[in-house]
Amino acid sequence: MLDKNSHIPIYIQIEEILKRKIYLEEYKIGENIPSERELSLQYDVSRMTVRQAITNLVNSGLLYREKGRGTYVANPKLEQPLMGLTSFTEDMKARGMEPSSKLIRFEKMVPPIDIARDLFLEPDEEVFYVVRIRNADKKPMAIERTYIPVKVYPELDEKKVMGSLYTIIEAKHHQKIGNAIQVMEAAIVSKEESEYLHLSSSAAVLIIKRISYFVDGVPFELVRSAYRADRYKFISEIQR
Ligand code: 16G
Repeated sequence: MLDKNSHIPIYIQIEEILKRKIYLEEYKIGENIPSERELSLQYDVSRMTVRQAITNLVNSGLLYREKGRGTYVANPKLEQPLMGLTSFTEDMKARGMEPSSKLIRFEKMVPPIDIARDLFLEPDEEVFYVVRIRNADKKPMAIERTYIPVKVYPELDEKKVMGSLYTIIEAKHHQKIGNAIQVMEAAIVSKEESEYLHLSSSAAVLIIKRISYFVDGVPFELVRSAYRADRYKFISEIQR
């Protein structure tokens, strides 16, 4: 119930009321919630106040707006553990979702010097540069820009990268993937990313750089991924 005498701002109270309805599934995932006009009449508050409450819920990923159509209840964000060294394919299958990829680029090239260094390559050694949109149940989740030393997998081609890279690399090398170092940071989408990920030009993404190594310490990939911040949250368990 709204309490207009409370010290809690009205838009926060409306936000809380809407949030409860989402958690109690009165408003269901994928369904649209009442319009700003309806809510402002229902709670006898201004449309500005309702809009502020809805914007907060959009920003926290519980709702999303569709231009000209209204506001909908979003799917809960995918919770990605930051512990095991897993592949996108494994992560999606573990959630009962169907992974797929859209190939944007596949080329052989001499990588930028910083990437060559991270992959322990000589300055003129070549890599495959692969850009893939990774989908879960056909919806874009992330864009991955992957550098793989040609010597790691000389027969790599456009067909092979449509499936799981980790599966084919491990099968070829009879050598296990060992560990990886990851660095995460926040960013606003680039124009290209916003188009591929179906995001607005001001949306946030989580950038992860991963360098992965075989058990013998040889690096086999450097990946820069941009994950949709509205669809992902990353979780780690820490111990004292
Ligand atoms: C994950 C990895 C990526 C790896 C890919 C392999 C992160 C940040 N990235 O998306 O480094 O190349 O899995 O997936 O987790 P695949 O075996 O399905 O091709």
